[in-house]
Amino acid sequence: MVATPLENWVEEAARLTKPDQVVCCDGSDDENERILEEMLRDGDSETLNEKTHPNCYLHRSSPNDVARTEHLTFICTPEQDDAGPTNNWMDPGAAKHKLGALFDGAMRGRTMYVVPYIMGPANSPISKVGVEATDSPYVVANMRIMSRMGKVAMERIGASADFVPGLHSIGDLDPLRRYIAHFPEEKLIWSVGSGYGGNALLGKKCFALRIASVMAREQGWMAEHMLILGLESPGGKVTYMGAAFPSACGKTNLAMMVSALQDQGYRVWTVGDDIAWMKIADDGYLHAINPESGFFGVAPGTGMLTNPNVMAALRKNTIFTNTAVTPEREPWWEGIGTPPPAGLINWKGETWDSSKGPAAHPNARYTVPAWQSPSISPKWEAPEGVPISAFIFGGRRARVAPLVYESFDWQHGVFVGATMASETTAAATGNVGVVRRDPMAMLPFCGYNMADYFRHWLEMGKRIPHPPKIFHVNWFRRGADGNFLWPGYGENVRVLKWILERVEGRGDAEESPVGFVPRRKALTLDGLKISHEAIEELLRVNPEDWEDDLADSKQFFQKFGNRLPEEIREEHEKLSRRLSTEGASASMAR
Ligand code: GTP
Ligand code: SPV
Ligand code: MN
Repeated sequence: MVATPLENWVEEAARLTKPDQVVCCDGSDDENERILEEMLRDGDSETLNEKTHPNCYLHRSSPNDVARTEHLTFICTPEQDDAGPTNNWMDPGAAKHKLGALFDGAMRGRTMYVVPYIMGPANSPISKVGVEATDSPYVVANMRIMSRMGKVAMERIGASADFVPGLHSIGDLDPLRRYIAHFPEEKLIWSVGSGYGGNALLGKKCFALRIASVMAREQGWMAEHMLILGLESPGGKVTYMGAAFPSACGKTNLAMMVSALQDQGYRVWTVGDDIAWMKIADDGYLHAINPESGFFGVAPGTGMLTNPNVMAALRKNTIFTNTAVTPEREPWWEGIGTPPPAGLINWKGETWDSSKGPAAHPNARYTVPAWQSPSISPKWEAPEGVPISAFIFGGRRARVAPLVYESFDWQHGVFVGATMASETTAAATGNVGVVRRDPMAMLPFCGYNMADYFRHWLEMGKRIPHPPKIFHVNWFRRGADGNFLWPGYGENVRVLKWILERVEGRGDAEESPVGFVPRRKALTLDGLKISHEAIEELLRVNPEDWEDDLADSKQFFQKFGNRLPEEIREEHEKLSRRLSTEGASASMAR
């Protein structure tokens, strides 16, 4: 018998990493039991209270392995310029050599689990298949929640070579020997030295964004760092939107919100909370699927007041990572809505007191099956996806960006996405709270030169008969006292409602240099305690702030040299002209 491409790849991986045994995962319940037992035996995981949290686990990762490590993440193309100025680059041969040495014998004394998985609904033509070979039972347990894993994927692969292979070993967890490498030409992923989140669950950021973004450009579709939600309006019509915010900037919370306008007939349905794969369908709309089947969400800040849907979802079958735990063996984190109980154990496994800092790591996460959310859309597994009517870009900006604005057209919308900036968060290691440019929230996730990515966006706009309208939001603008001006969470539906009205050709707006901003009266604010001044400040476009921002984005764009599309330069000049006209007329009025 001739070996299949999958068998060949597994054999090659085993020859390199030298595990004691190889287990091919079928995704069955029995197998899952064994894997969870193995995870508990590893000593860094424990079961939680069976009464309040049936089938839930707490996992503690190594304290130096608690977030994605962007400085250790590489795009390995033969030409450095194809990875572009915003990616770390290694020559593919050099990367294979360097990581190969780390993988050599890395699984000695351990089991290599071979995890075949589908990203997307099993019967969707937009879905794709991957295989992760890993020595971490924690990773297998997470992949089982986050993807359609096991037999269903194995059947789809069969004897074909149509799968994205990913080799993963926790190695020795030393950051000095940690690399997350992507080989876009081969459509291959190698990750060593981390057991955490996006570094280790290779279906997520590595495949569904970095590798998939390359495939999407080659094949004429889009792989984006976007949540997908359906906004139901009175009468029951549902309008779908995709929103791209950087890590820990509110995607999961927006996608799973309990609407503050529910009694007026506005309700939010969740299709996805992190990634969207989108293709132009016969109806002329861009259709989106959620490639994942679970949510890997930020725990801190999630409570009954901010997000009751997530809290309801987390009561069973959930893996908690780096949260604190109460003496009753229930998970706990800052913002959960109850005070820290006596005898709380922090994320490192120590008895907590306030001198020890936050009890849960700021990037503590839950892994929960998507179907467990009360907000899950009836269409979340529709093979044809859902038609997208609006794209929403957004970030964490204490200043500059208003609560919401609408771009003038697709090309301007691409520019709005390309000039996105956001304060950094605990989702990646490094400084927190520093503003950085993060185009389309894809800075850490675009698998190729970002200038070519802008070009791809511009071309897609020409090809989509009914392109989504493009908006920008900012829930994080602060007042002079340093506090957030906007209440956020379930109240964000008020902004979604205005977006819906604009999509439908209603909704009052005022033209500003940066785009259409709602008139105050156009926002539904009834039932909300917010001052007139706060709303004014939230909607304000201050030309001077924007001039500074333009200077910063100009510098950012210079990195791309001639590869930057002319249209982006053009939009930059147009905005600059609109701002100076505005500034001139404002000073005349004075
Ligand atoms: P990743 O999973 O890392 O991609 O993050 P995300 O974009 O899904 O962000 P998430 O919804 O998990 O929110 C991150 C943090 O921001 C949490 O601590 C939330 O409580 C907080 N947050 C989310 N939405 C809002 C909002 O509307 N207002 C405010 N003030 N905070 C928010
Ligand atoms: C993010 O950082 O955007 C996440 C978490 O969703 S991780 O999966 O670790 O990338
Ligand atoms: Mn999220």
